[in-house]
Amino acid sequence: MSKRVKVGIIGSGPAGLLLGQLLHRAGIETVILERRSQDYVLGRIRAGVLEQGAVGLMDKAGCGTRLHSEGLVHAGVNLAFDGELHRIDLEELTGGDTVMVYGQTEVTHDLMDARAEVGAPTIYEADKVQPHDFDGQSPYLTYEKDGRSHRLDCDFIAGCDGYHGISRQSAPQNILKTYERIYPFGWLGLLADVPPANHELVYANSARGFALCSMRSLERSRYYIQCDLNDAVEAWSDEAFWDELRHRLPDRLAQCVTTGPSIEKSIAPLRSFVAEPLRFGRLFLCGDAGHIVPPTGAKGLNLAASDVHYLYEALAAYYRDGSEAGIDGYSAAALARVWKAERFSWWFTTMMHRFPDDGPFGQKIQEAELDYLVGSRAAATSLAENYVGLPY
Ligand code: RFL
Ligand code: PHB
Repeated sequence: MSKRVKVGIIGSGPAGLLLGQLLHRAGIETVILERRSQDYVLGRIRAGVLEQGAVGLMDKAGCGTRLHSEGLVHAGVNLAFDGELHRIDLEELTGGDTVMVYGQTEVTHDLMDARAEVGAPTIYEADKVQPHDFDGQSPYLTYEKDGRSHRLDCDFIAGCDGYHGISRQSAPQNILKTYERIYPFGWLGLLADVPPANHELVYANSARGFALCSMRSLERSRYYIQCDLNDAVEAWSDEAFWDELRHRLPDRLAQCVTTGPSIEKSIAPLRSFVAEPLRFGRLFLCGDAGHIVPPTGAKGLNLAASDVHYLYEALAAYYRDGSEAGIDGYSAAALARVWKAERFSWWFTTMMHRFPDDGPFGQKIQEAELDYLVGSRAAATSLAENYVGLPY
């Protein structure tokens, strides 16, 4: 079966869904092809912190109502080290900017609901999705669904299919250049229906390794601890997790941790990765398909949103007045912001974790850097303006 659409989108993560919704509102028809089922996509527990730019895009997509009523506005973030908690006043240091705590699961939910409401098609459990002929004027996608082969002709293909997707793999390998750093540890995350230990997020540097206190709501907490890459999640009982978490927090905060049974527990590896360029003819890479950051700065989902901003503006201008300037400039514009977030995430990760090969010198440098950060308004401002998100 063959069909035609303006923009074919691969992947129904936040990047694909947000792009699809913005394009729909501009009258540009899309089809999303997603490898997994809808329930599987909704079941993934990931990000929790949105920059104002991402919130603005959700509003522009007409999907901001629940976010504004249920999301938690955070005006500060905390660093814990040497037994103490130090608050970074994001709002004061940036002249009024804050972040929004609202789960990626909820973002995905709101975008899927909006897409269903306007009747825009998403083909779930689409197998063997493959982009073709994107170096010419008439690209198309092929896929299989329920054992039948399909073809989707389009003007453009948006590769929003995450780090393991087919889009980047399909790019001409003689043009594609990649940059990568893999970190020698992972994050063990636990989600539980217990009130958060602190009303704002806490990033903790301790001799036993990094820990993060985050939340999804005032009744649901999300915690992470740095773990060994070889650890098996089954080997971590809830009790062992809570015990280790409390050991890594200042005493006063550890006493405020409410424990309870985990709803979800998983290990994520940490990686920095950038692919260049993000455009190959009429194929664009967008979100995790083009870059990965370690989660320490909460930048992954927010970078997916900023890519969507640039790509949406480029495609809208093309269909509005035939201008190709935005399309030609997409890769450079998106990458300039990506690299700054890569730098910030790498720096924050390096400052907060135990590195097996660093030894006492590395630890002393971390302590000096943290001390400088909380003692210097200039240093704290640099962290704050990156944490709330650099301008688009
Ligand atoms: P996604 O969400 O991976 O979605 C890609 C979609 O494409 C589908 N797909 C395919 N479909 C068709 N054919 C194929 N061949 C396909 N291959 C893949 C997949 O099934 C999927 O549905 O990418 P997207 O949309 O670019 O979104 C990126 C974000 O998901 C990611 O950056 C964040 O989750 C990263 N991240 C965080 N980001 C933040 O901004 N703030 C945070 O607080 C934050 N915390 C996190 C995080 C990621 C984590 N993990 C698990 C890596 C915390 C963790 C633990
Ligand atoms: C989360 O709540 O999942 C979260 C928050 C902040 C991060 C990473 C993850 O830096």
